[in-house]
Amino acid sequence: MRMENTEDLVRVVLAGLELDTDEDFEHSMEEMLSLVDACNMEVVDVVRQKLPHPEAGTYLGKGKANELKEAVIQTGAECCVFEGNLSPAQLRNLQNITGVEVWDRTRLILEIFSRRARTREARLQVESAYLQYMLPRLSGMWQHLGRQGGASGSMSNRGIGETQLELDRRHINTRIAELSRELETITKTHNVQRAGRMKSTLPSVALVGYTNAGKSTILNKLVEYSGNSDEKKVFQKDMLFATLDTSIRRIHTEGNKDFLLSDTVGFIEDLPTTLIKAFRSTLEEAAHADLIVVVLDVSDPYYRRHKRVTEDTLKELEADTIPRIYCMNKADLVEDYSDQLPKIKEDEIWISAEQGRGLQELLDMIIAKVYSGSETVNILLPFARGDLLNLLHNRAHILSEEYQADGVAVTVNCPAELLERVREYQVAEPD
Ligand SMILES: Nc1nc2c(ncn2[C@@H]2O[C@H](COP(=O)(O)OP(=O)(O)OP(=O)(O)O)[C@@H](O)[C@H]2O)c(=O)[nH]1
Ligand SMILES: [Mg+2]
Repeated sequence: MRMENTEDLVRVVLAGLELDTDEDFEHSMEEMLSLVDACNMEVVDVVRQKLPHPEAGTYLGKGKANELKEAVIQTGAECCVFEGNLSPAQLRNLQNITGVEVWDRTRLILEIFSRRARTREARLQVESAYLQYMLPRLSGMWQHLGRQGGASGSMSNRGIGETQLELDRRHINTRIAELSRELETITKTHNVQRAGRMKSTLPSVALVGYTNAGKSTILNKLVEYSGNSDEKKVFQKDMLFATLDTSIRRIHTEGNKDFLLSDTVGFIEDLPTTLIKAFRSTLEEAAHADLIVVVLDVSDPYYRRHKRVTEDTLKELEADTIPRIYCMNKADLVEDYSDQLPKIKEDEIWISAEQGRGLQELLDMIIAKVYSGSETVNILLPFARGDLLNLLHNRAHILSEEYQADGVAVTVNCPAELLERVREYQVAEPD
C-alpha cells in the first residue's frame, strides 16, 4: 500500500480481541488509535470481541471475522489493523476473508518507524526489522499465483508462487545479512565516538521514556536554558515516535559542571523484538550513561504503566543498575500540581518542560547526581606521573592543564574515588 505524498488519510477498520487475561484492553485500544494516527491513517470503524483465547485460524471468531468483512465493505476501508499480534496463518486467512490488507500491531509500528526514519542508520535499522518481520509472512503474498501453477509432472505441486517465494526468501535473507554487516560497521563507529566522548570526561546523562513523554522538549529547553544557543534543536512533536535517532547535546552549567545529554527513540509497550534488536545500537546510548533521567507524562492516566514498560525495557538493555532520576513532565496539565511546580520528592521531580518550570531544579538534581562526591582541586603533577594524568583524562573532568617547568599544573573536577590518589600533589592555587 502506498500512502506517501498523499494528503488523504487511509481509512482503516480497527479490530480488537479482548482476552480474559487482558486487564488493560481499553488502554491498548486507545493506544492503537494514536498509532493509527501517527501512520497517517484514520479509524472509520471498530470491531471488537471478547473471547477466552484467540481462534487458531482467524484470531477472531468466524462470525466476527465476517462482521469485519462487512465493516470493510460498508466503510470502504483499505486496511484492517489489529490490536494484537497475528500469526502468519491468521494474517493470511484474515486477508482472504476481508479482501484488504491486514496489519497487526507490530506491522503498524514498523510502518511508523519506516516513515520517521531520517538518518542512514535509522533507515537501515528499520529495513532490517521490516524484512525480518516479513520473512515468515511471505507465503500469503504469492498464494494466488501458486493456485494457478498448473504444470504437470514433478513440478505439479510447485506453482509459480512457490518458486517466486523461494526466490524472495533467498533475496531477503541476502539483504538481511548485508544490512547486518552495514549496521555492524556503524555500531563500531558509534563505539569509537562514545569512547571519544568518555575521554572528553564529561558525564553523560540519558533521557529515556515512553514515546511522547516530552524527552525532546526537555533536551531543547535545557539547551536553551543553559545558554547554548549554537546547538541545533531536536524535532519535537505531539505524535508517537517523533524521534528515532539519538541526539547528544552539551549542557553548560555554572561552576563548570557541564554534562552531555542524550535524547533517543521512545519506548512503547510490547516494542516488537525485531525493532529492539534492530535499534539496539541507538538504544545503547542509554546503557552507557552515568545517569538516566526517566521522563514520564504524568498527565497521561496510564503513566504508571508507562513507567513499568520503561523499567522493563531498561532491564532488557542491561541498563537497570544505572542511577536514575524520575522526571514527571507535563505536570502543568495535572490540576493538583500545576500551581506548585516544581515539586521534588527524593529522586522524583515534577516539572513542566513546555512552560520552562523546574528546569533549574532538574539541572541541580542531575549535577548533584553525576558530580556527587566530586571536588575541584588544583594539582601539580610531576612529569613522571604521566599515568595519573592519563587516568584523570579518562575518569575526571579536566578544567585546565598547563605544562610548566616543574610539572603539569591541572585544575580538575575529580570524582570521589580518585581524590585520594591526587591529594599528595594538591596545591592551594594553580601555579
Ligand atoms: N502541556 C505540556 N506539553 C508538553 C510538555 N512537554 C512536552 N509537551 C508536548 O508533548 C508533545 C511530545 O513532546 P516530545 O518532546 O516530542 O516527546 P518525546 O518524548 O520526545 O516523544 P518521541 O520522540 O515521540 O518519543 C509535544 O507536543 C510537546 O509540545 C509539558 O511540560 N506540558
Ligand atoms: Mg522525541
